[in-house]
Order: sequence, then structure tokens, then C-alpha cells
Amino acid sequence: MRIGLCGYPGSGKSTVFQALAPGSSTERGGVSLGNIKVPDARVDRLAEHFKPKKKTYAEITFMDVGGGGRPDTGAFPPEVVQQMRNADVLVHVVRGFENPMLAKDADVARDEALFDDELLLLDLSVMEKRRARFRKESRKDRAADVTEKATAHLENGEPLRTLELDDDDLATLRDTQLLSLTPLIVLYNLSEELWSDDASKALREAKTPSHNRLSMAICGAIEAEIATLSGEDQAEFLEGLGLGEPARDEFIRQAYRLLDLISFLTAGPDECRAWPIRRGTVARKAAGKVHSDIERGFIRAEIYQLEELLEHGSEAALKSAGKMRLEGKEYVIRDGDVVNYRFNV
Ligand SMILES: Nc1nc2c(ncn2[C@@H]2O[C@H](COP(=O)(O)OP(=O)(O)OP(=O)(O)O)[C@@H](O)[C@H]2O)c(=O)[nH]1
Ligand SMILES: [Mg+2]
Repeated sequence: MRIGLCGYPGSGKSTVFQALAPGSSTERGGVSLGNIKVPDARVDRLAEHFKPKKKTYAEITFMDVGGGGRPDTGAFPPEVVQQMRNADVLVHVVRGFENPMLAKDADVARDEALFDDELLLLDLSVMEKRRARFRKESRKDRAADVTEKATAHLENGEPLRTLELDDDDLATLRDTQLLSLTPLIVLYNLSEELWSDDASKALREAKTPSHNRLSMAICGAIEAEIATLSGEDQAEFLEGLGLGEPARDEFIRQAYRLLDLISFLTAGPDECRAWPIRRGTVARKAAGKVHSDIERGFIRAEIYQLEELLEHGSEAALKSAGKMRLEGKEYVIRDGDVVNYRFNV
């Protein structure tokens, strides 16, 4: 999963990047990339049991798409827009602190509206061209229908996230990289004062995702500092601030929630591993994550729960206790299922 951090100059993108992906940055074409492993206690516990050669967590790549963006008009330069199009999730880092280097006072509502408009206009210009081309070709297929509907929606000032589209509709838009369709996290980057102030309570409460959009708050400056610490030092620092965990952990949970991701696990003496998938994915399709051969030659999935394994002591004991479930290709995978695939190539 690629998460693109974007926003206006000096909003704290690079600071937030350091907080979310500490110490892992590589630079490519003016963009900082940072990979992190998604902490998952289930992988750790499976690994304690199997003592595998390898432990593999789900990975997230953060991209700091860089500055640019004219604060007066909100317009992002083309190279920044291109980076934003490459993201699976966009994070709008909104400045919620006074920055002496900038002429304008912090105003989260202003910047949020400006950013939303900007994405909308970028999409509108893509869709208007597409609509004109389709009309000229007198196209009457689903792609043409969706294009008409989507363009009208944008003309009404609504982001494509709020347009009802089914999977087949979405498939017709796959090559368009529309920004107002990309799931969005609005991340209020608050000053230390605002962060601890009652007035920001509403901003700080993570909002339930609606229309592929959610909002939450962070104090980038503090979190970047937290991220430089590890182990006991970090725990002590967090405790001193009255925080239970780094904001990164909450951020990851929210990103998973936004994308409706769950994880299944595979486990054995070679590797214990977490595999993120969309909720509702069936066993055979999920197998394709592991290897396309397994999807093609799928026979069945043997499924058990981590707790049951630890209780019975081994997969063989699980089997004789009848706790190993056999499921077919249409079985809907659940979060935390440990899966052994049986397949044939
Ligand atoms: N008080 C406070 N200052 C912050 C916070 N986050 C960032 N800053 C400061 O704001 C300034 C800009 O932060 P950056 O992280 O460089 O912002 P940016 O969005 O990457 O900036 P550009 O890449 O130039 O667009 C720096 O001086 C940071 O120290 C915060 O949460 N609180
Ligand atoms: Mg920066």
C-alpha cells in the first residue's frame, strides 16, 4: 500500500513523514519514500510457536510528495500531482500550527476546502476531456455512462468518492487515476498547544470513515520526536505525555479501517506472515496474494485460529480435535484466519 503525504507548503509533511516512517527514507525523483512494517502481534505469536526462518509483516510505503502548491491559489505543480496519482491513499497534512515562515495564519477549514477543490478541478479537467472524446466517438457502453455520470457529479462540486459506483463501474475508470476517488485521510497537524487544548477536541477525535474519507489529528512535532526513540525510552516519553502509543499505530489502524482491510495469516517453519486483503475477499482470490499458482490450482483452504493452535499445541493436534476447518473457494476470509492452502499445479 502506498500512502502519499500531501498538502500545502510548510504544513508539516516531512515532519509527519518522519513520525510515520522513521529512519527509513530513500529519495527517488524528489520524493522521499519510507517503508514500514505493520506491527502485528499475531505474526509474533505464530513465530514464537513455529520458530520460522522468516517473519514477514504487511508493509506500507509512505511517500512525502514534497512541497510546492501555491498557497494563494492552491494549485499543485504537475510533478506533485503525478506523485499524488501514484498513491493508493492520500493524506492531506493540514497545518494546524503557526509557522513564522509563512504569511498566512493557520486555518484548517480554509486549507481543507482549498485542497478538496483542487483535487476536484484536476479530476474535472481529466473527465471533461474523456467525456468529449467519448461523445465524439458516440460511445454508448458502460465506460461512457460512468464518464457522463462522474463528470456531472464533479460539475456539481462533489468529489467522486461520494458517487455511487459498483465494481464494474470502477473498473472502467481504472486507467484514469482520479484524485477525488482516492481514499483520503485528512490529518490535522496541530501545534503542541492546540493538541493539548480542549478547543481542538473535535479535531482530535478520529472520525468514522464515510465516503472513503476520514479525519484524525496528530502533533507532528511531538510524534517525530517519539519516533526517534525506541524501547523503554519511547515508553517513558509516551507515559510522560499521557499517551498510550505512538500516533503511528493509530494512524495505521485508521488507514486499514478506511480501506476496509483485514489480514489473514500463513504460518509454518519457513515463514510466518500477514497478508492484508479487503474485507469480503473469498479464499480463492486471497490465495492469489500468496501466489498465482495457488489461486489457479486451488483445491481447498484449511483454516484455524491462532488461539486454538496455542491451546492444542500443534496443527496435527488441531486436526485430530476437529478444529481445522476445510473451506472451499467461495469461503469469505475473516480477520486473523490462519490459512493453509491445498493446491495443485
Ligand atoms: N509547532 C509545530 N511545528 C511543526 C509541526 N509540524 C511541523 N512543524 C514545523 O513546521 C515547519 C515545516 O515543517 P515541514 O515538515 O518541513 O513541512 P513540509 O510540509 O514538509 O514543508 P514543504 O516540504 O516545504 O512544503 C518546520 O519548521 C517544522 O518544525 C507541529 O506539529 N507543530
Ligand atoms: Mg517537506
